[in-house]
Amino acid sequence: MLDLEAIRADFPILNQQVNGKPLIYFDNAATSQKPRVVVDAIAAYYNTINSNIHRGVHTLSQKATDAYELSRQKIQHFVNAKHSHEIIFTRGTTESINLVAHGFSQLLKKGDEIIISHLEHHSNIVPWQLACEKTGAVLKVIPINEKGELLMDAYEKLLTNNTKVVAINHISNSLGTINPIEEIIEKAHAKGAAVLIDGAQATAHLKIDVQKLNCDFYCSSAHKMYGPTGVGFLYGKEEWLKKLPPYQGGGEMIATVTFDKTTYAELPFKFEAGTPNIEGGIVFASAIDYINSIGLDNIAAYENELLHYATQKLSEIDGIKFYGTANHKTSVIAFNIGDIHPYDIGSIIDKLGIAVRTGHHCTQPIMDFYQIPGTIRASFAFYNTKEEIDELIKAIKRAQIMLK
Ligand code: C6P
Repeated sequence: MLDLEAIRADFPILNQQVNGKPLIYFDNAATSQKPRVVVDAIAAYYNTINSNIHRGVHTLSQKATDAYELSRQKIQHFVNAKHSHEIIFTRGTTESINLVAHGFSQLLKKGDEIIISHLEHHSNIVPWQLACEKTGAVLKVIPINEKGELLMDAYEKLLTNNTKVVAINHISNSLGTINPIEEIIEKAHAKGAAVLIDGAQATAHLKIDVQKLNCDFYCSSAHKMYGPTGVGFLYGKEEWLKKLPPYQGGGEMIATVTFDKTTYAELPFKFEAGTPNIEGGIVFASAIDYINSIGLDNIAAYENELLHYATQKLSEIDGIKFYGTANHKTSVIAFNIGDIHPYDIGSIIDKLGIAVRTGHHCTQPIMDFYQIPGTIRASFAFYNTKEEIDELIKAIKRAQIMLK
């Protein structure tokens, strides 16, 4: 059982009125809110140890470097990576995927194949299209069924000896589907392909063990995990990170530079050119500590309860159609009401203090599959309550009457 009163008190932003109504924040899949410990850690960094890292002999720089590297270790343990140098700090999931796709652009050749799925966020589509354009590799897509689940038989047929990369999200941001990544990874490995898992929607909800999963790459963004924006991580197996060429050139990622030849730094620095988001990297650790203090098992159990409650309550609304009804899903609910445009409902309920996301959620192929312009998406976090869901139902009913 979670102590919701205490948890909500940890998030000062929740205790406010928006448009004259108490804020109800159901846009957690876009970005989560930040607990006071995270907000305070940002100020503490700037008030006490702000300086550049890995460069200075002076004390502040050493303190900042230690805190940054400690945070790398926190992430390592959070996803159970074997080595801390297998964790690369990035701007977030988008940059992590671009880093890997860019690297593969220099390893792939014409006729090689990359497999993604119909459930991907644009960040796990476009970087691979760019890689295909550069190399002549072919992009293949795992289809889905009406419930928003991957067709695993079709996946097996797509895999060939030419498959070099399989890049799949752990959880769909639009539909909440939890994909069977263990099976996907095993089957890809049987063909010798590398596997990247986009974990942007997973790391705040499920316990991740990259060694058990045996994935080659796994990535996520701190801002989806109650941490700051502009920072995230890429986990890569040591052997793959050694094989991939650098993503960007600049300071910090080199061993030696002459005009004739540059040699690169050891992992993880080979992939970390330039001054990073130091504050973000350091504060990421506070977000992880916060998640650990609540416990991912407790979070998952409570969010599941919210998902079932909301699904049941929303089902009672006339004309509701759900998108994404997979057997195995997280606390994301996507729906439309009759033929009302999702934007109209979103705008009206915003006036009632309720934040949801409307539109294609950076997954246009999913909207094309259902032949809709977009959905209303309510995504829950462990600070949400059943009472807030009751308010959502009332607000939607009110919007429905206004738009009749
Ligand atoms: N999805 C959403 O509202 P960045 O922007 O780099 O932190 O994460 C990109 C990304 C990649 N993959 C998945 C599965 C995602 O959900 C996201 C971000 C947000 O659904 C913002 S578009």
